[in-house]
Amino acid sequence: MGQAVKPIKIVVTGAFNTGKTQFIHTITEIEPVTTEAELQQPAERAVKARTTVALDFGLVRVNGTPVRLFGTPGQTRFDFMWEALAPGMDGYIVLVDSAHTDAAQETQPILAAFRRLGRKAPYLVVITKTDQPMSRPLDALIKALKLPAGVPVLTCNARDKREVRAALQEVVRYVGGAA
Ligand SMILES: Nc1nc2c(ncn2[C@@H]2O[C@H](COP(=O)(O)OP(=O)(O)OP(=O)(O)O)[C@@H](O)[C@H]2O)c(=O)[nH]1
Ligand SMILES: [Mg+2]
Repeated sequence: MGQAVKPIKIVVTGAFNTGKTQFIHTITEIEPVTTEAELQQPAERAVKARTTVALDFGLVRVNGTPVRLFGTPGQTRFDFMWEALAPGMDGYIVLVDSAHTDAAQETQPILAAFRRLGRKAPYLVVITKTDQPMSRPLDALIKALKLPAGVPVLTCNARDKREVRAALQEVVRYVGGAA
């Protein structure tokens, strides 16, 4: 009789509007947990109507490994949730919006916070919205992120189930869940 495979916990983080909620909703096999509230600031409302205020949760099996996905809020005013969600994670992914001009700059505080919270937890960068016409050249974006050598960088349309699954296969392989 085969032994049950231990679930792994992956935190999905990234700046505002990078596709964290979308990524989890696209792939989860259970009804996702979502905590979104109406945005109030006109500048934010011009981007979209709602934002994550606490967490997203989804569950998916990747090559036999159950993967628990915890999405964070992107806005720094909810950064207390980053601390609440990080403990016990096996790894994390940092989503970066390729269609946003200030993507690298807005990602830096998240990278810094999670390197501290995650201690030595492995992480990958997932560049989203590469399907959008506004998507920017990836070389310049990746350079501006100033990542340490060896951090894997993937691209993904977070609305596309096949692409999200492919990204998660890389994530699971990298954090060792499928080893
Ligand atoms: N075309 C395209 N749209 C995307 C992609 N990723 C996210 N979106 C869209 O971008 C919008 C914002 O996505 P969300 O999932 O709400 O972003 P978020 O990171 O959860 O945002 P916050 O919780 O507010 O930080 C939604 O309309 C998504 O469908 C992508 O890769 N391609
Ligand atoms: Mg969200």
